[in-house]
Amino acid sequence: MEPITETARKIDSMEIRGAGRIARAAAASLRDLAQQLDVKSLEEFNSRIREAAETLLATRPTAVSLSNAVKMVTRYSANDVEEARQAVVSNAGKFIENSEKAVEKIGEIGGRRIRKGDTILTHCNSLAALSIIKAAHIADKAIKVIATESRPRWQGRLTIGMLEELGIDTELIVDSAVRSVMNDVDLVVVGADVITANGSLVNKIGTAQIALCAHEARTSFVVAAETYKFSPETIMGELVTIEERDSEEVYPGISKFRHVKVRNPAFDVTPHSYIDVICTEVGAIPPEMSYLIIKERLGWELDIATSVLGPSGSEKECCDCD
Ligand code: RUB
Repeated sequence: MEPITETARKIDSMEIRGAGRIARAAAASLRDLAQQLDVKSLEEFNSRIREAAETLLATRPTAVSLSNAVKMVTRYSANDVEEARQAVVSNAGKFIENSEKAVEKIGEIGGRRIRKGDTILTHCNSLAALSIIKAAHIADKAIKVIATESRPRWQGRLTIGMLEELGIDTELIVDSAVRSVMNDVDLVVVGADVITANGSLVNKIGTAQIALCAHEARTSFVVAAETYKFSPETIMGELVTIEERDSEEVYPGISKFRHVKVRNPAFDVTPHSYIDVICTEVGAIPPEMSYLIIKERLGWELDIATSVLGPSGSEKECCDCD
């Protein structure tokens, strides 16, 4: 269980963060566990993998990338322990490789939408969004970036560090300055934690306000999202759980107040009508096409049949009647 406990701790404490990085770390820890497991039967192997998957899934409730990655890695049918071990190792390897390639492809596709001299506003710290920005920079488009601080966890500081390394002209703003600068912005580019069946976006808290400002100023709003960030569960009517984090992140020492409490939702929902395009590794799509991505790329089989996480009745029924 060692690789799992360690990875779960790092995801929980946000030492590992960002939807893509969480998903890859979870896949790698399942691979490492599968390689180390000393078990007597296939049933025992499956049950240890299931237990590990549940530990990982409990860390951060919002990012569907985590549950999609865990389901993809734990989806196998095997006759013995060695076959099962090989399957988990191979599934994890494929997931990690494909997700890294997807980030690059998103850069290629999204980078084409950036014009020479554009100013791009980004929020939080998204490798997929930064891939688009990097591709435009490499193509000599003389871009400028405005990055938000992204309180309370200051992910904007990670972003400006990366932009500094790339040599991209950048301005850092406090989150509340977004509307003030929006008229200087040509397009907004953000990442995604979840894309729902109707094309809405769940991303770092503050994203929805930025989208509202962009909408008001008629500024393009672009989302960078690998296809494994689309949520099959939302087709079944499931709502996305918005993670509420510790109040100390917002105001250390708040517990001394008797009548004040802190709300600290980590993510918010941007309606699809505020999104111009979602750049995925399979193309730049209008948000309304999200249902098709879920159906064709992810399917409902993620939840059924061969994942050791077990079948789920309602999904199976829907799959059968489709
Ligand atoms: C990170 C966040 C990022 C997405 C996409 O939130 O909201 O925009 O996860 O990131 P947190 P990426 O810091 O709370 O995990 O494109 O790197 O997957």
